[in-house]
Amino acid sequence: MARKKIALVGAGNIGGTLALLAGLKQLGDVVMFDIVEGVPQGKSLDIAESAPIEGFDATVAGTNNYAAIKGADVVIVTAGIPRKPGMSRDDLLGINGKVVATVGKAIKKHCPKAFVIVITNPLDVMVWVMREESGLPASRVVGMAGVLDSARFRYFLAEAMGVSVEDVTAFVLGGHGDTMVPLVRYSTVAGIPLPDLVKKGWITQEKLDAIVQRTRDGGAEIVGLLKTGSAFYAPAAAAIQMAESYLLDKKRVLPCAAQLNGEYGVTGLYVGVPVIIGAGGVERVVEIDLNKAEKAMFDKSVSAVRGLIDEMRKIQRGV
Ligand code: TXD
Repeated sequence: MARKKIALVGAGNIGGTLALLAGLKQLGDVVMFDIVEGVPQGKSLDIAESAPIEGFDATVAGTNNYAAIKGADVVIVTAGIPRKPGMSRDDLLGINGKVVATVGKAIKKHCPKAFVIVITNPLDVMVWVMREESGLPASRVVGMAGVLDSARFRYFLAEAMGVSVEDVTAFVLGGHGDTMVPLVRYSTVAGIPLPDLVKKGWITQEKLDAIVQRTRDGGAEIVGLLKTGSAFYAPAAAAIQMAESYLLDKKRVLPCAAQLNGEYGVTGLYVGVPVIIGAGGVERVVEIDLNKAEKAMFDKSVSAVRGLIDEMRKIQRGV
């Protein structure tokens, strides 16, 4: 069986980490595209030179030519500019909207059968732009945010309770922004819901509330520390988990930005919800029951996404 082909559009911090992880996990041959000359070539050569040490045979190549993504099975898009300190994800709308539109057209031309994972911010809008411009079915265009946001939540919870990160499951819904919805009720340690753990004294309500807020601010916390860019190791790991679920038909249940068609009472927007990812792409949107307070937070998040899409449409029409 021929190796799968993974195209990475954007060879910056996340792109480089994606290439290394794809190599280490032997997901397939990797091609990295960027508009900057030399960077994708240099990073891919560096990673290829780690292959004899790490023991993988996949090819890793860099390019400035879109033709090289031809026939890719998976495309992961990080192209654009990242957030600088003090800048909101929404400030990125205009610049990254144009970039993602160009990438969408290239995918339509060179690899229209690919499964496309968008990472570029503002995520919920960029993944929508990608779907529109690529013309791919919504089941094959998905956004990465929830896996990362949930991983942050899981890490903070594991640290606070002194348990393995592996035994903490957590749900984060909604848009990837300040209105994201960490769902305490559906988050557990080895199946025990967090509210029960508060009753048992494993964690105080105050500490839990602080962790929920830290999760919401997780991206900004890293931007504040790095000062010259945003998080990249965990975002890359999250997107690779989604790609792996598609390539190996694992059917993982992962929180992703998926296009809703009536689920959760929303139509036509990309919002963070649990989905099943398998060989068919987004095979199913998982609907969970939300209580009144959760529904209110979710709706607020959805209207924030809707507001950004309206702005994006205005920018596209040039008004
Ligand atoms: O949860 C999430 N979705 C995110 C999103 C978590 C963290 C970071 N998130 C966003 O990912 C971030 O706000 C950025 O929009 C993207 C990529 O982040 P990264 O840290 O990798 O940014 P870099 O290092 O600046 O890399 C971006 C690359 C860089 O090499 C540019 O030269 C390239 O994108 N670039 C382009 N490539 C192709 N085509 C065009 N037009 C282009 N413009 C810039």
